[in-house]
Amino acid sequence: MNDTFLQACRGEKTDYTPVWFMRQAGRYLPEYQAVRGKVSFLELCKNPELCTEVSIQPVDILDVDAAIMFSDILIPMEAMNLRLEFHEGRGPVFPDPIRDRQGVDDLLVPDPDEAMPFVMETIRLLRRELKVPLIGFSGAPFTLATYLIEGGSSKVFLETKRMMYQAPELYHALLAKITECTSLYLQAQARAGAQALQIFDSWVGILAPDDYRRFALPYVQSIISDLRKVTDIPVIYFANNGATLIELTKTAGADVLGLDWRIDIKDAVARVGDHAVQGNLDPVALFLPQDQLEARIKRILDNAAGARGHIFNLGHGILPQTPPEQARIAVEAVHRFSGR
Ligand code: 1CP
Repeated sequence: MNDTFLQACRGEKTDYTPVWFMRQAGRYLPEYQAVRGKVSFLELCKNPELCTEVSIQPVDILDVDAAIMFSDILIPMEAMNLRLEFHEGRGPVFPDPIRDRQGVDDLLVPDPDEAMPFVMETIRLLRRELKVPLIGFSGAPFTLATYLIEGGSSKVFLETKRMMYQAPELYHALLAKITECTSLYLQAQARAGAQALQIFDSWVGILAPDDYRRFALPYVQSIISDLRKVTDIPVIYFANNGATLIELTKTAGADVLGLDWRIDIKDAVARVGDHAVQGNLDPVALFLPQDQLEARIKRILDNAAGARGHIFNLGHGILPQTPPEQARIAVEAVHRFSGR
């Protein structure tokens, strides 16, 4: 068993810098496309054997130091009694967005083992196969709420902010329900065998610090403090576009702070104190010629040298257009430069 990733999460000294990539199981891999060509995205998410297969693909192909279970952050939202569709080329759609009290009241807080047995089964199957640690995950309540309120992806988040500013009681009622669901969901993943948990706060960078402190952070804190009562596995909190929020995100209670590429990792390390950090190569750097790609990797490794644990990653998900060979070159360079 290669435990380097877990050691880095706990801030222990490691023989080399472990690396994995957000969205490493996905569309840039022809092997993923081959599986996905046979089933819809939601069918894939609900098939433990296929989820296991596509989660293992990047471990074998890229030689990364951790696997992430294949699923989506929106799967538990469907289990809360919401209609969820994935439209080709457009992403997730909730045809009945939540805008009023009735919408919030109609949401269920499901038993995750009963409502999402396929996720727990995927975790159990993966643990039997993998020789690297398995990461489970969820969305953070704020990020999940944006999809529910907007009805899908968004750029300006008008409806979300409108509810937050003009109907704060409704907003908080919705967030409380999503938080309860997410909390139970992550605990169930830990029981099933996940060895670390990542909370994705993909859209939180649209919030001013004071709004983040009031409308997003308390819910992440609550999930992590609930987790601490039942498990000691590491928790990674990825607040995308969160450079202006670091002093706040470090109070979330996570072991590891995920960093996007917009912040210099040296600056982040100076500001996060005794947290381990994860990141933060610009995903577009994977399109560079090898020497330039390696120079950027080296710079991140050097600048993170003072951290209490560094897990190399991209600053956000790997892009579907990425040549897999480039991702493999990057993993090899991280390992070579850090002494494996
Ligand atoms: O057509 C397809 O095959 C679907 C593409 C796809 C994939 C491969 C979607 C739809 N989701 C996923 C898998 C996925 N999503 C994983 C597991 C794979 C891995 O990481 O290796 C994970 C962890 C996610 C998480 C996720 N889903 C996030 C958070 C991470 C991030 O990138 O910020 C978000 C925001 C989603 C929503 C979502 N699901 C799918 C898409 C295209 C999106 C993004 C839509 C948007 O931009 O709003």
